Amino acid sequence: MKFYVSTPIYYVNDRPHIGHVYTTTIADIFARYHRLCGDDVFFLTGTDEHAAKVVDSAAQHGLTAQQWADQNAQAFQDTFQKLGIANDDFIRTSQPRHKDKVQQYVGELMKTGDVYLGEYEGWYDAGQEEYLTESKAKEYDYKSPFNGKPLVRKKEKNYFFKLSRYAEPLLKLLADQPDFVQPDIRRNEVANRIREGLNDVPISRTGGGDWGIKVPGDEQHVIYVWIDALINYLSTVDTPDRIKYWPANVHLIAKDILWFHAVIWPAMLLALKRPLPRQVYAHSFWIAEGQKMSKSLGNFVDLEKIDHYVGKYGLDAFRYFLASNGPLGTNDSDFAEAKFVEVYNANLANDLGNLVNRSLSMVQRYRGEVPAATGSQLRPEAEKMIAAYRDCMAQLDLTGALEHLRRYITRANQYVEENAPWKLAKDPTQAGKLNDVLYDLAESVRLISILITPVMPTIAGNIRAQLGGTAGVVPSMEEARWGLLAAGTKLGTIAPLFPKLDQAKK
Ligand code: ME8
Repeated sequence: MKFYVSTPIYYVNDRPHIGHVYTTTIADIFARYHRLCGDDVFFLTGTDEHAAKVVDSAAQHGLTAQQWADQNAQAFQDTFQKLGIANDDFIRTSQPRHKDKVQQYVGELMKTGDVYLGEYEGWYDAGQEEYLTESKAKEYDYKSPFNGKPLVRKKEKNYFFKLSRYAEPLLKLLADQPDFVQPDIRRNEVANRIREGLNDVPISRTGGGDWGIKVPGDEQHVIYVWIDALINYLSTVDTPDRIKYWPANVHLIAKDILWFHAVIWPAMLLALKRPLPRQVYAHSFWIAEGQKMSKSLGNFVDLEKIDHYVGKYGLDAFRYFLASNGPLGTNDSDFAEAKFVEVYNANLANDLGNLVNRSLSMVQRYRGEVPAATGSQLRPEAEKMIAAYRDCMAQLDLTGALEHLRRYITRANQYVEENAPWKLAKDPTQAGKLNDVLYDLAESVRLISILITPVMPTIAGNIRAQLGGTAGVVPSMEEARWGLLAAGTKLGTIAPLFPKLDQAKK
């Protein structure tokens, strides 16, 4: 099976922060999971470069828009690379491969009869690059609902897309295919807004300078940045060798840009008669230490802070925190250092680290190799957990998948206490029982190492090396079956996975 996952393409007027890193990290985790399942994966991220605000911030830095975009697109690429993101491509909307396709699709769109030349008079949210109706503008007191800045009054000639024609088809799509927008609450929000009526939307602008992609056949007009940006999901794979990936399986985004993805993008694709993506998944927001992140508060979890966490606790622990405590569903999440430390200590150092270390140390000490077992107590629970984990991952419920794993780890630690192998080891009549217990533990560790691979690839490799395998060999979900650990396996060097925090601080 193929699996195509995308993230939003990020504005280059700013440097990456925790929000961008989060969406891209969870996309990376789903991509890695599907690779583990043997799927043919395409994972796309990139940068959205033709916003008007890019021109403004470039000018403030004494650079051209292109220079500023180059610099910041590089910052996104460097950041993602540093954070272990294994994307298959990085699309920049200023690249010719994208621009050519955008002109082609917009050209096609203009021939559908769904585009007309008109005049727009109303309000514009420059931060979001979004047009607002009079009633919406009034509702927000003529200020941006996103950054509080005054809305800009606009009067310009635009090409319009007849979005109004698509209210019924979109409502039908949401009803027939409830998975199209997830979570459910977000789908209901979108459906309610569509029922209020759809206005036609500008797809080009004039008078904003040259930065952008020209409307084919009418060079006075530059294609509206959101139309340009949405097309990235298709333009990148519209090549003979990649078109097999379309339609995308999931566009991962946050709730701020749901309207564009759940309404404008599918309507455009309907007009162009192209297949629609299977799902738009809109997660919620990170806040920081209990407060909304904003420029005015200067409290973004920015690259410096991210570096601090990665340096102090390790990249895999950072990824685990994002994955297990992030705003994947409908609640916002707080990125707070105290919470991070709690998760690190409880779930990683004490639960996972301790289970792996004590289990393997006891196998080594009492048997010198993985013993043969005659029966298993943990097997049914392990199998149930693996099935639940897979179900959750298939539904993008990463938090749920990790919760099943965490509970199993807790259970396995409890199993150590219940069976006290150190006591069994002293009693020769219990040798068979000790073998069973040690095998249960070693096999649990092996299975856990497979299931944590998408989230903590380095730790997972490290566990497999301790189990006598080769760290660099990527496993497959096929191996997530009880009993594949061979009796007689010699272990590698056993070492703690997560340094205790007081040591890590130094
Ligand atoms: O909107 N918590 O780009 P953008 C979680 N270029 N995720 C967050 C977040 C937060 N506090 N803040 C941002 C754009 N994000 C357009 C997209 S797509 C065709 C064009 C993440 O740089 C989240 O994924 O403003 C959100 O949707 C995205 O960054 C917005 O990034």
